[in-house]
Amino acid sequence: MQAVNNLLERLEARDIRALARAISLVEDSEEGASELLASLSPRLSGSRIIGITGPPGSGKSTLTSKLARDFLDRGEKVGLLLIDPSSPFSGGAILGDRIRMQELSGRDGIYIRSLGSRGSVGGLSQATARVLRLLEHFGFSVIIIETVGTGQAETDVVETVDSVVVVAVPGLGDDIQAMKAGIMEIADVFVVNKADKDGADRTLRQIEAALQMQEGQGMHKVPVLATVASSGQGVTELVAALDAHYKYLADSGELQRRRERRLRKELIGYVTSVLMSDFFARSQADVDAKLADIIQGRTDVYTVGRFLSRKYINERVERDAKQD
Ligand SMILES: Nc1nc2c(ncn2[C@@H]2O[C@H](COP(=O)(O)OP(=O)(O)OP(=O)(O)O)[C@@H](O)[C@H]2O)c(=O)[nH]1
Ligand SMILES: [Mg+2]
Repeated sequence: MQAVNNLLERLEARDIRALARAISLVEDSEEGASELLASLSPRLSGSRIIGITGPPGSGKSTLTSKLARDFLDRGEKVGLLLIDPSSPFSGGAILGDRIRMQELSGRDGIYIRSLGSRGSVGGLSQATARVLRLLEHFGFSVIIIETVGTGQAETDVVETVDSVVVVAVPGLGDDIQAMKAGIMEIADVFVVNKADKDGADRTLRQIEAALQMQEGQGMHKVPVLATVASSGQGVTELVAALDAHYKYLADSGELQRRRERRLRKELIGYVTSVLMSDFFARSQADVDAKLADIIQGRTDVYTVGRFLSRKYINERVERDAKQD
């Protein structure tokens, strides 16, 4: 408790090293993580959360860095969260990203952090939710989350943001059909980056055509923009498109709905992981013993499942009653 109190005080004083420490703490689900999170003020800050997703190497980090620069120029405080499910490492940002984000170094009001797949029962999306909570609490007015690819982990993460930017590159060709299946639906703003390369116009038109088919009445019209992240071309337009989308969210009530969805997911995710880890910690021997019976055909998964869940719930109730 003492350690948590001390950390809280330093967080209140906007000590950036305390933020780094707090993030490591909640990410690892160490002792004290939920205690720390539960001690933060419950008031939701007005952080605006932007997700940037797209295939590997499409220029997400370069674009993120340019976006961050523009937001900083406007006087925003910016937190960058780089998510790499393929990396076991967390901590600062990975070296390559540091280089790509060099132009941000030395600037005030920015914090960059990468998140790997290490640890935590609830996986990356829960770790992300916790880190987001800390960044919001710390007072970043804009938080940008970069995630690679199209897997479930990314879709989960993306469900927690206000605006999703999907980055594509020229020469997508037939891939557009595949993209349509998953990623088209989650885009609030589409970007064709590397517009200095051949085929950018064609890709742009293909994406626009695909988007048109899914447009519904009263829905936000997803803009498709061309950018050259490495030179900064088109970034001003991207910021404007994001501002417009944010205004749409606020005016339509969708912002409230998205935040509610995020909180619901966070709450259910937390409770589920507590129950699950508790169950796994206690049930190993039971599961092993019953599994042998199931394999021998003496009983089945569902009979055992019903028995174990009841047993587990009863034990838990008894344990909690003793503690009260
Ligand atoms: N020609 C061109 N190159 C670009 C552009 N934007 C980024 N690049 C280059 O593309 C490469 C990949 O850029 P990143 O920003 O690391 O891409 P990323 O999507 O973050 O990559 P991962 O995080 O590894 O998936 C780098 O060498 C960039 O310099 C662009 O608009 N045009
Ligand atoms: Mg990157």
